[in-house]
Amino acid sequence: MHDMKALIVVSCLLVPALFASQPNIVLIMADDLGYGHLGSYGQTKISTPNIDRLAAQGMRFTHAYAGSTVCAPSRSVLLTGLHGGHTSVRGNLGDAHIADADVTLAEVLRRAGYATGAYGKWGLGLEDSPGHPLRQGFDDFLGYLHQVHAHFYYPFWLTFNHGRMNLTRNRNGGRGQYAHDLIVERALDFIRTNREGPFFCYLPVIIPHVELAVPADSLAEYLGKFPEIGGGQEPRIGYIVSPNPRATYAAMVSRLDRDVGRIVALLEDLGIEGETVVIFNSDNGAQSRFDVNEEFFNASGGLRGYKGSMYEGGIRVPQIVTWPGNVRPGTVTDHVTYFPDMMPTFAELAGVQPPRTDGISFVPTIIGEGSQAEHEWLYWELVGDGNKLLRQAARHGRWKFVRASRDAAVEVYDLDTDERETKDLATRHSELVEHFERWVGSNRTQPPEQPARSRVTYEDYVQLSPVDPAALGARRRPPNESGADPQRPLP
Ligand SMILES: [Ca+2]
Repeated sequence: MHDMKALIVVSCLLVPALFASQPNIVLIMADDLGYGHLGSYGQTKISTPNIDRLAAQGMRFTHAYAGSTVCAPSRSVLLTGLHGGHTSVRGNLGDAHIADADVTLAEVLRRAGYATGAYGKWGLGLEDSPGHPLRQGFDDFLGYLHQVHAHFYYPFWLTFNHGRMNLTRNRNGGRGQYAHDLIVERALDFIRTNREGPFFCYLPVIIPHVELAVPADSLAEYLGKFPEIGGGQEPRIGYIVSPNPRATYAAMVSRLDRDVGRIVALLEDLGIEGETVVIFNSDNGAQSRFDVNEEFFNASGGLRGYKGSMYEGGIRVPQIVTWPGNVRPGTVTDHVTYFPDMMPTFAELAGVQPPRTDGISFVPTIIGEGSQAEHEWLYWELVGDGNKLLRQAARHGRWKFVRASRDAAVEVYDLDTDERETKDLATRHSELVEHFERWVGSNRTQPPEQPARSRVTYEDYVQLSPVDPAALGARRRPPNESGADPQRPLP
């Protein structure tokens, strides 16, 4: 199997490079950052000056979509270049993993001569699985292999390559080491070490996500700034309870923004900003939850729905691309793109052929040269609850299709006239529904078998102090990804 995969990847090298030299690629992907959470996308309450500066220096996408509506399948789509009907991981399913036969972005780039590092939330395979990042093309990894692990910002350990980094100051309820900070430091080190290039720095950061916890220096910027709802907290076991959920949430986004600024500053200090493509985006839409009230922050930027749903608010994400000297500053594009497109885009930047992919390179859009091919269809999928749950969506030009559950009727929306998906046109356009069904019938495969239940619990990752209020009254169950009911199984 390894040899077959190597053969596929090696054959990728047989094309002439388009660019004079292979640019570095830094991909920073936020966790659950909504379409409306950045100043450059209309946010008025949360300060994101560094990411907004990226938008001013580069290209902002108004119609970029994630790979799915929750973490793991979105990452699977991103890394494999296959859409939700083809990729290996279709839902936040326990200990699901990508397969040995999957060819990832990191494998393609490493074979093309790139140093490869991943820092943050992996979510595509545990230590003993073929999905482990070091078995999928990465040279260096620090962070969380498991979705549940990544729910906690003060865990007592992180995965560090094939071993562990012990965070002893987080034992016994301690909050001494904010894991996000360690992850960013390692990414900065990776960039410094590989400054000669080319390198691929994949930074799937763990914030803002669900748990509300942030160091005091970031919180200070927002304390007292917003009316807090009070009392309502995500009651998931192991979580830290914040008395200021809105201030804490905003501070987490601003801390991420601060660190995006540090990464860009390092590229400039090293004099390699002109040789580096920086991409910032999010893995899915914003969480909807009662302690923060996402309407307060207009998290989906006016789009319908949140994380977990297949409406635009669940899958459309901010995306900004910079490449000084190549991407024109302050540009905005409405090119429709989604995560499978990273594979052919990165391959083109590296001067190699991509493996089999559902994506289309967006290089012509960012450099403003050549003709940009468009997707005839885009497709999203979420599988859960032992394959019983199935959510699907597709986009075909102006038409958006949503099937909210396996047995639900297909809804049809006209995004040109109804971007907020208020008017279901399925009855009026039954021919479109048939078109969708036919397309899905021939462009989707059954998901591979995955372990339905997880082996892990919160106790594998966090130690609560005996008086921690989060421990009181909570049941012994790992958190899930639904954002709504902690007692319900995934998604
Ligand atoms: Ca997510």
